[in-house]
Amino acid sequence: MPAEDDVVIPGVPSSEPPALEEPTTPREPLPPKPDQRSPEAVSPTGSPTGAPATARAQSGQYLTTAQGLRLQDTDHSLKAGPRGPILLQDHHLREKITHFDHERIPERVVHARGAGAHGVFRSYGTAAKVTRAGFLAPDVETPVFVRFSTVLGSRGSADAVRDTRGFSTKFYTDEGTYDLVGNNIPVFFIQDGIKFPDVVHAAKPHPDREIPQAQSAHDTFWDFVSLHTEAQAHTLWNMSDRGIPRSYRTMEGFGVHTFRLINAAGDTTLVKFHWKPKQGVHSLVWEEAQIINGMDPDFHRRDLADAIEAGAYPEWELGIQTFPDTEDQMLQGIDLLDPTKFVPEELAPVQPIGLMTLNANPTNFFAETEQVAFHPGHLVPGIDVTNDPLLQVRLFSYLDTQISRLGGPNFAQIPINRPQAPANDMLRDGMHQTAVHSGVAPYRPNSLDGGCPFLAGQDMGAFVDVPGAVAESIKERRNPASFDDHYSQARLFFRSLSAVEQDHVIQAYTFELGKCFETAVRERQLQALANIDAALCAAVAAGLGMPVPEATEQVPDRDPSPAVSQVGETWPVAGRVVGIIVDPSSELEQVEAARKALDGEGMVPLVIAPTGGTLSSDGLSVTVQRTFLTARSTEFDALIVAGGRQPAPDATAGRDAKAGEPVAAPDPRVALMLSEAYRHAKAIGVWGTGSDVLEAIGIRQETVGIAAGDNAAEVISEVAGLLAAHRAWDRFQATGAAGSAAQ
Ligand code: HDE
Repeated sequence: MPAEDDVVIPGVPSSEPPALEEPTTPREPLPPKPDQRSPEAVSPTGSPTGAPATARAQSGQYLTTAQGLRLQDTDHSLKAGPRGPILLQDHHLREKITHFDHERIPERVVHARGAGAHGVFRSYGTAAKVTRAGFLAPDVETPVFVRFSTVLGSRGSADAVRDTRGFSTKFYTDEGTYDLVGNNIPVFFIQDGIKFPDVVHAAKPHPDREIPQAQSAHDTFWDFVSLHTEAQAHTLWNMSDRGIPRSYRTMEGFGVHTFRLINAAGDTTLVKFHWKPKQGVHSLVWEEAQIINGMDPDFHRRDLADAIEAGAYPEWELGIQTFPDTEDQMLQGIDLLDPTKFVPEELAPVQPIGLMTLNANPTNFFAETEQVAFHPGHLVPGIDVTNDPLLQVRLFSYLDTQISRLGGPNFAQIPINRPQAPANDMLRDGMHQTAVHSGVAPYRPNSLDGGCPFLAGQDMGAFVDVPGAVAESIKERRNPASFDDHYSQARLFFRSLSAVEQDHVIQAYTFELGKCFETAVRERQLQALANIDAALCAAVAAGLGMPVPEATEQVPDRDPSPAVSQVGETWPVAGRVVGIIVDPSSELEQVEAARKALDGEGMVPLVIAPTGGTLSSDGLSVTVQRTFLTARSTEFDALIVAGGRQPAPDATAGRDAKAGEPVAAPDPRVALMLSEAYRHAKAIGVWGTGSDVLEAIGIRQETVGIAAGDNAAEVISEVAGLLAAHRAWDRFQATGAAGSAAQ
């Protein structure tokens, strides 16, 4: 047996290897793959059915109609003779085509593109003193379904675009479903939900030509955020590395709004929710993101599914920042009801309250990831909302949008949305009703159904709205004065970044504004930057070739928050993808040792060779996963050079344009891969003749982030150490915005 069989390479399409010939012996449908799970098989009203979760999938050995009628032919329409017209009578044809015609449903207005996973949340119990939510009691385990998303793009858009990411979690608790519908950025563009259509219309493609897709680098976006300056703080986070995450697994999540927790005694605490990834918070660099969007638009969803399939289960700790529930709802000058503000961790530490592990992929994308319906109003006893005017509008919107997206009011009965707690509502009928309600009296009070259902008191687990005083006021359309500060937190965030991260912000603004057609829009945004940070503004203006404006506002300086920087710590390396470049002259023993060592650390080794197939020598054989034609540096977190000197047979521009002009050595695709990895500050490992390849393309072995050694074991251990810091950050001189970088 080839040694590499022990190493899991994710991406297998089916639970069984296919036969070469078309199978003809009838059999039951194949089971799902081991990494997949389906929604729990509860009834439409939340009762356990005892059926396996796969009970909802197709069954039986033979092709049938939707009514279960077995079919003999699905390749030919029923015609009046072989050359005649098709008959209206063909019920199978009509059913098949009618269903196909209606396969698509409206995509989400925002967050249309996403990826989901099943998992479990285990509560530490540390929140029990501030909330009576049952799922936050000690050691309670709750099934979850999570959906990550981009905001702007259509369902078929690319993953690695510059954008905010959604991070929605559905907790199937015993007290009803709780949804935490957050983002990977702790602040939002607008303070009042009535502005949501405006910001989304501005950020979506221009309505006349429907371009550009899935990005903010265009006039309407910058027109809006430069006029509606409360959007500046969120925009700055988007221009930072947070706007291009390396992976869904390496994103923080934030509930954004302030929520209210209620404990058993009825005491209330204000909180902000945080998801902290155990894998660390990591991002792409811009050039990498751009290449990925062409090479692999599914980069993030593939990464999530592959990691779960390979057993590198992503984990996040849920944490809360707690604030006293005072009348003014302020914390050290920060208005807790203003969703354009975050509370630096240095002012209120994030206290861990539980661990979420994503351990199974969905069985069917449409049924689960597409049809899942989140709603910030899906609450449980012990968790309530606040008067944040953004959150208040969301409480209306999420329910409303499902009516058109999921075709009616019964979307809670779709398997992925079913509660895993008994549901006994008095909602009846409607499109796609799948419950078979009994009784005659869906109203209260009644005597004909024995008075059912009954109201529960708080002692029986009812949700009780927190009684709260509403200050005497007049009815008006106006914000509190504390909402007027639009710049101090943008400045705080920028000045908390390291020099290299500030460079990325400068580059992002210069790129995005450089893509705007109108000078007035660029000029107006530079004006906003002048109020945020003079050096940032000057650097962007220099890139745009425009004059540097003076600040127009006195903006208070706040203490920086080093916690927002992504640079300077080390993290686990499990789930990282490492490419091993080989050719027929490579020492397979060392290649095999490298694969084992990487696999042992939970990383995914992919062998990249001149052609596909298998490399063999001395009784060892190694399967090739990528060729010089199919591989690109962006797929890998690090590269190992164990060959590649010999150009592959297709190393000519005619076969692969990126091969460029024919060269003697090394293969030009290998040179391209290494030079990209080098300028993206990725770790590169070499041994043996690999060093000649590096030398041939002018990369010195002494450079930061190059692990050169005598054998695979030595090199892999050094590469793992480098990967723990995500990138070799010191490879390049970081400039930052003169004097304002945190490190
Ligand atoms: Fe959303 N948002 N949103 N949003 N949002 C939706 O609901 C909306 C906001 C967020 O994976 C929609 O079911 C309004 C903040 C995520 O299925 C829609 C306002 C935050 C997702 C909607 C906001 C979010 C959505 C579209 C301003 C971070 C994806 C489809 C008042 C805390 C959920 C849907 C998923 C989805 C409306 C603001 C996060 C139209 C009106 C702030 C992660 O209802």
